[in-house]
Amino acid sequence: MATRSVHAACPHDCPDTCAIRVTVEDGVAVRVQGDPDHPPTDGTLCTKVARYTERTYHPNRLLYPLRRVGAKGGGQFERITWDEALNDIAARLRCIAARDPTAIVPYSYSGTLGLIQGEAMAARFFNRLGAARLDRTICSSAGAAALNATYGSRVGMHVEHFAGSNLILIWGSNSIASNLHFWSVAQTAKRNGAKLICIDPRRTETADKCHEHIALLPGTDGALALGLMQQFIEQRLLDQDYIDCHTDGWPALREQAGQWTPERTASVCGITAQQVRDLARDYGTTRPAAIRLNYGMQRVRGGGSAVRLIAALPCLTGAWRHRAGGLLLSSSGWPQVQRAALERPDLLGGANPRTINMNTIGNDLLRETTPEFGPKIEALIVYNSNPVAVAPESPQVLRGFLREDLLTVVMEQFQTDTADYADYVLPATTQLEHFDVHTSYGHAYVLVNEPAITPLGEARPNSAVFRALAARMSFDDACFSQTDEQIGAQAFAGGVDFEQLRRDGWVRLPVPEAPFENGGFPTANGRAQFAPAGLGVAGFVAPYESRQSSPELAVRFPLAMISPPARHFLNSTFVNVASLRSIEGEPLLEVHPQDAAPRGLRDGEIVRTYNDRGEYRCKVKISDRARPGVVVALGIWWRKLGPAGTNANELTHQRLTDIGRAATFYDCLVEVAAL
Ligand SMILES: Nc1nc2c(c(=O)[nH]1)N[C@H]1C(S)=C(S)[C@@H](COP(=O)(O)OP(=O)(O)OC[C@H]3O[C@@H](n4cnc5c(=O)[nH]c(N)nc54)[C@H](O)[C@@H]3O)O[C@H]1N2
Ligand SMILES: Nc1nc2c(c(=O)[nH]1)N[C@H]1C(S)=C(S)[C@@H](COP(=O)(O)OP(=O)(O)OC[C@H]3O[C@@H](n4cnc5c(=O)[nH]c(N)nc54)[C@H](O)[C@@H]3O)O[C@H]1N2
Ligand code: SF4
Ligand SMILES: [Mo]
Repeated sequence: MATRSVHAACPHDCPDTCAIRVTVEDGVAVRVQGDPDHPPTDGTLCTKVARYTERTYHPNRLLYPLRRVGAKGGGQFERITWDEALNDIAARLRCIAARDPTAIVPYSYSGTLGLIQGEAMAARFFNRLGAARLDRTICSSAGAAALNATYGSRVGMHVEHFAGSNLILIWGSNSIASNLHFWSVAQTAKRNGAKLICIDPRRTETADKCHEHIALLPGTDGALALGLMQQFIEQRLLDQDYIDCHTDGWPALREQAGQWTPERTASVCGITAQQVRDLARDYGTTRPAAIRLNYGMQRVRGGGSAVRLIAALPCLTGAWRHRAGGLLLSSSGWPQVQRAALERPDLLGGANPRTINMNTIGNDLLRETTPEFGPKIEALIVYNSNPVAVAPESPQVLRGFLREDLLTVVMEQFQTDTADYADYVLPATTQLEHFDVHTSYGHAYVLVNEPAITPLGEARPNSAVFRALAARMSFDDACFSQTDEQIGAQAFAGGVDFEQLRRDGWVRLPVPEAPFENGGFPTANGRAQFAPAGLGVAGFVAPYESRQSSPELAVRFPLAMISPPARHFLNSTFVNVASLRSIEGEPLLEVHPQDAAPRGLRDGEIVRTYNDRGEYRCKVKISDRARPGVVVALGIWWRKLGPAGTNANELTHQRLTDIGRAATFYDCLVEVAAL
């Protein structure tokens, strides 16, 4: 028997980006394991990806190109050859492009975070075509814009150094579910005596294991940060020397913060004034103190301002002076990714096509041609994403996908909700079947993913599909004939040796141990910016929808709904893996007993959750994991597995964050009723 061990990387949208070893026996991948040598992975994978072979060899893998035969959205397809599929699609695209190439829209996000199966050959293809651009804002762009504004880039602490912290604020993060390897490090700190405080509207499994849990109302984190600043001033907890030497804008921010007394903060956040005072004292007096901020808290109208305010905290107390102090939201700014070489924006030839925000795809698919919008969307090419399930306000999204005159191509591994609405479904390879290189947004390493097995059926990597489409469109630039390995070799500058990467599976980036102990932020002047040009000082931005900010709406829809990820799914991925779905059970809505009683809800019955946008049915779970006034719909379920063929995005809306143009999934009022 021939046995091989292959270096791989977890492709999923998870800050841990694990290094994987795949064991291959006679051409079959039999096992995936965490790389014991890669420090953040430390030899373990989460339950989901430990089952990656189950997903790869799943009996429902899409293995052949398909063409729709029945009505749109009916899920009826016939098998065709790759040649037929590519010829048809190229002909349709050529015809649309002859009128206006910006009527063609790519739609992709985080099925894989690989640089090559993500936006390399795909971006080259769409740039050369002159297609519309996609603003990839469904997840993290508010927080990213906030970090860029404050620190100059998306940079922060090394995850490994949280082990040495004495206080860790786990803020807007259910780490056990969605940042497991950070949680292991936090456990080490806890064993060494560190205090862990969780700031989350939901009592998550992570909150259960922290020393304290502050269950604030969704979308009020900016107010809490301002309240902490007010207390730093009052309790004399500021590191004035760090502020003077390494920050700009404190006088203006100080004035703003001075108005946030503990009482005012407490009433906005739905917590007690004592909690604000105590948190400020703990954070301001413990050394080293670290914040693991995560993206859950920025999926609201004021998400960007909140991240700017929280990012100021470790500068005000000088927490950055220690390598185990500071903040980590994202580390994605550390690697020097050669985007221009990968994506070739020069192929646009000076054209400046319009941009479609992926969060408003529901509305945009329904828009007619206008001078402001540009042409009506005529073709949507979906890869690495499942928008029918994950995009906000599904009723609108569905109406768009049902358009008879829309050409929809879906490159997928499985027959997802989105694939059901396709005109052409093209079978895609999984991570075990293609080459890629990866950065991480939670640690400072880059990784390689070598193919472990040959593609199943007729599945093809995304890169191969765009290469083949480029050939049919007669795009003859040499970049369209590069192999995936050749593209990978161009991906990084600055301290990454490609041969070493392929030999070892991963390379640590040359990032200082305590990156901002002496300032040196990647801003223009090296100082953290609290009132950058064009933005000014951040303030509290209330949610679009909440009892305090929209009292009239709250009369009809008094409950705030959040819909964070379930532990055993990854967004809508893995929902179809039987062993993982059986752990999650079925779609549930958690409701606090105080909210359930007046509505006469009985545990386990199917309820109706609704607002003006739509209605979602699922079982109710009466539980004090939800705080009063807040209901929780863990996701992201496939619509077709919900009792009424819908999921929680039936209720979310398409409005955007204050900065970064991001989605506001957790800024959503609803009412719940028994059937
Ligand atoms: N198991 C698993 N892991 C995942 C994912 C998954 O689906 N499943 N998804 C991946 C992806 S794409 C991402 S972006 C990350 C997401 O992971 P995180 O960045 O951690 O974000 P969320 O899971 O959206 O939310 C984290 C926590 O924030 C809480 N929260 C909601 N609203 C607020 C608020 O207004 N303020 C505060 N303080 N907290 C709030 C939620 O209750 C939740 O417990 O995880 C990745 N990892
Ligand atoms: N209500 C609500 N909605 C949310 C969120 C929430 O918390 N609440 N979270 C939001 C967030 S943070 C995110 S990041 C988005 C995520 O939304 P998406 O980026 O759409 O992520 P997934 O749902 O995992 O879907 C990815 C799809 O890509 C496919 N795929 C994987 N690898 C490949 C490949 O190599 N090639 C091709 N062609 N396909 C591949 C998978 O099979 C899967 O169906 O959802 C957002 N939607
Ligand atoms: S999903 Fe996250 S924790 Fe799980 S294997 Fe991938 S990177 Fe690691
Ligand atoms: Mo995400």
